Amino acid sequence: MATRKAKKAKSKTKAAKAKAKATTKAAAKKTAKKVVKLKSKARARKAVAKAVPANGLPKPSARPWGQDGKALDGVKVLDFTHVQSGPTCTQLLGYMGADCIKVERPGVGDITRGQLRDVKGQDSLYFTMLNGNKRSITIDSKNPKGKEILERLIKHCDVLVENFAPGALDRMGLTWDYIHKTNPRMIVASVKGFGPGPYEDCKVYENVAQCAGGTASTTGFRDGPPLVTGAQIGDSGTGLHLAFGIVCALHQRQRTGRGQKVLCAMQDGVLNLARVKLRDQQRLAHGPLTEYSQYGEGIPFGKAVPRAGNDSGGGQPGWILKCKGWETDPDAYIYFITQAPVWGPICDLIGKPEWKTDPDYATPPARLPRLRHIFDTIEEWTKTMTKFEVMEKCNAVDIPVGPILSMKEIAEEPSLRDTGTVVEVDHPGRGKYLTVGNPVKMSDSITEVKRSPVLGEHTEEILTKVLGYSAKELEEIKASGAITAPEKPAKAEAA
Ligand code: CAO
Repeated sequence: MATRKAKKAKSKTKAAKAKAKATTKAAAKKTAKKVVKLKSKARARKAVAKAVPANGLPKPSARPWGQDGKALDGVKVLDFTHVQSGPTCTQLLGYMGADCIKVERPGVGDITRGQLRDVKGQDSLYFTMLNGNKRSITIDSKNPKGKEILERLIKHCDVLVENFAPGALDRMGLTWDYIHKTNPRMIVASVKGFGPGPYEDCKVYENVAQCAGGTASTTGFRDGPPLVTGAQIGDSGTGLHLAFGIVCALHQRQRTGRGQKVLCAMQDGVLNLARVKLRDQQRLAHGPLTEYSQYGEGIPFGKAVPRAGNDSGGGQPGWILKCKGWETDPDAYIYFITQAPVWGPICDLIGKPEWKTDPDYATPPARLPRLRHIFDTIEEWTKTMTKFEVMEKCNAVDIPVGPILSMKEIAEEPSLRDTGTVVEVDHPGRGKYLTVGNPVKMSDSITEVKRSPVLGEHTEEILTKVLGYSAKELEEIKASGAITAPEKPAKAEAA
């Protein structure tokens, strides 16, 4: 019995051994296959890398998308901006990964910290929404020790961004010659109201730029005064242009090794955004602007591009139409475009199928003199539904329409939260607030939106860790008054 048992045990062990061997073999085979697979993948990558000329660039990264840093990692920005235009630019650079060191006047800071305050004693939304992803250092640029710190910052950074009034940077002693001599690689980027010319010395705010850049004269209704738009195309628009200029200058510096001046005038930025109106100005020399509703109404054109109400700026006529609830909801409207290729579906939807063949309506030129009547008829249909119902019906048949979204609706829209376009940030002083994240989405540079810094939050960190000042030197700097508020601080709260 014992022998039988022993035999059975022996054969069991044998079988187990054989099974184990087979498993190890199979596993080894599997690993080998994996190695072969990996090797062939690597080979394939190498082959692709070889096939495409490298142009001096490194091998394509093998890290997963979005996990190989950010687009502007390593770029150091001396951020001397205030109010809106400059801060928009540096916030975008910060979103892209640049280290933005915002220099502010001790005890005062960027004037917007105290403007349009909603929470007593806390940084305003005006400031917090334009200064995320930055560090704040306070320096009195007119104090001798402050000047010395600024010199170290100029040597340390790649880009200086400023939007002071004309001449203010020079008055601080930070002339282009001085900066270029101190750090020939530094890019000096400025926003000014006007470029060189009769107005170059003028201070400029948003609406001045909208007026001088040509948009106010072309915005509004024909029988009303010029209008400015709520979009800050003079400030934020110019900041965006400046960010583009800076990135181009950084790219050029790779080749030339030297920095350069980058200037964006707000008037130029606005005009760039309003170029379709300069297009129309030139078209006027060849006859009336037939897509303007004024043409259909038989009102002659003057010498300059008129205000066109809600006429579409492109070649497809459009207008804002009332939707259900318009009597009480100021935003119950939809923008409706009578795009020529979908004229048939429009006629069917609004219950006018006969317009598809009626010579007065069938072609775009035939419709131009009747646009008012056409939009009035479409409005009778849109008024029977909410703007979202109209949107659904029109999109189903490819008709381009856009609901007039209120800021409340935008703030609450889940899809904008999902994409990181509207972001909730937590601030130690004021609590949670909404900000606009990076409108530019990149597959390999993922934006993390960080709260704005409190005034001087990073002063000591930058002085010691970035600029290398010792503890003793830090004490001397503090005693000099270069980083601390004067005894009687200037009032931060603005009207
Ligand atoms: N330490 C010491 N002084 C400082 C300082 C610091 N850290 N930061 C700024 N200052 C001083 C400047 O040196 C300047 O002093 P001086 O006039 O004696 O040279 C002073 O603060 C005020 O600067 P400023 O003239 O730029 O500011 P302002 O409020 O008078 O004007 C604005 C504001 C926006 C009209 C003007 O800066 C401007 O025209 N900028 C260019 C266009 C622009 O960007 N406009 C958009 C603004 S957003 O709507």
